[in-house]
Amino acid sequence: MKYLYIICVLLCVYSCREEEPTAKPHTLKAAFANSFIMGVAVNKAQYTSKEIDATNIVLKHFNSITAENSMKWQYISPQQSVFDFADADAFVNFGIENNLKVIGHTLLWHSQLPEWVHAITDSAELRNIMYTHIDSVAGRYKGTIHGWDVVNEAFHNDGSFRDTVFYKYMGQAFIEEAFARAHSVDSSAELYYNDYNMTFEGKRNAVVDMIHNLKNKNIRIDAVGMQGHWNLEHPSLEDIETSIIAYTNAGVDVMITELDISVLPRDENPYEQELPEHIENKLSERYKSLFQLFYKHRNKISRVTVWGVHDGQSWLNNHPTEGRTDYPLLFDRNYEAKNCVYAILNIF
Ligand code: 9MR
Repeated sequence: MKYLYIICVLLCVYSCREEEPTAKPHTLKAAFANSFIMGVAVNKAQYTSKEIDATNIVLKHFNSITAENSMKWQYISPQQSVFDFADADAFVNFGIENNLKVIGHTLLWHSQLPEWVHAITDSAELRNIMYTHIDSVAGRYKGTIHGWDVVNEAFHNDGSFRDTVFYKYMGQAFIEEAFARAHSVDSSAELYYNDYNMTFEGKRNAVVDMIHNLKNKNIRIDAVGMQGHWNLEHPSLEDIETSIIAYTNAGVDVMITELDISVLPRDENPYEQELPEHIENKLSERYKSLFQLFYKHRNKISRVTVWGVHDGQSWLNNHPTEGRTDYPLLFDRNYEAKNCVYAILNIF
């Protein structure tokens, strides 16, 4: 009888433990495992493990990677008919070896486009070159890429088409032609449109129209990437939410891509030595409220990707002027998790 009693007590203790809420997550990818993919942009030193502290952050906190630069046309095909896939191959292999979802960035973009493409003025020739590029790049990584940023930044903030070489000589159909081609090359890859200022009404309406147009023509588009190059105040949470809902209503998933929060006034560089505590607190609050919003809309958001592993790597240190000291990311220049990481993890 006494033993039976002890067994009952032990069983009760065990089953009560089972019902306890799961432990607080310690990594970003664990925190959002049931919500969305947690991604990060990586550079060559990171995916080749030369900057090992940064590589370790990637492996610990993220389950997806985007190449910050290594897959851009300028690097893959600097001259016509010349291809250099060495870096892109290393990036993709790093992703495969570490079981990370690999995002291809980007097939068509007016920036970091080699000179020889800019020089083409004939529409048929341009289409040919665009197809060759998509076939070569998406074809090479067929079956290994989770999703492609097929077209990047095709619209101005007011919704008008950006005057790129593609738009100029192929008209707006270049977008549907690029998406259709990418799908015909790798039918297993998700396909995305990616842009900044996606909360601006003009651009939002244009992107929604573009989604409808693709869908009406039965051309695959899975999601739009809202690049999160934001700051401490702008855009407002309301504007971000309105846009998430608008894109979802058009029939695609939303991804927050390229997330970084600049803490600097546009033309100043006030925090060269260190970030004052009250600004760091503002940054943590901003990250926390953004991730609360993303979590609220987790059924609409398929991925959140930060644009770099640590502050020292950020493009914002050289934008809009060179040699600034910005603090936009989640890990500091010493590879330590910033307060923002704990603020995000504390949501749970
Ligand atoms: O972070 C990238 C930086 O290293 C490059 O110098 C720059 C060149 O334009 O591109 C940066 O990444 C951009 C991304 O590919 C597309 N959206 C805007 C990003 C910031 O400029």
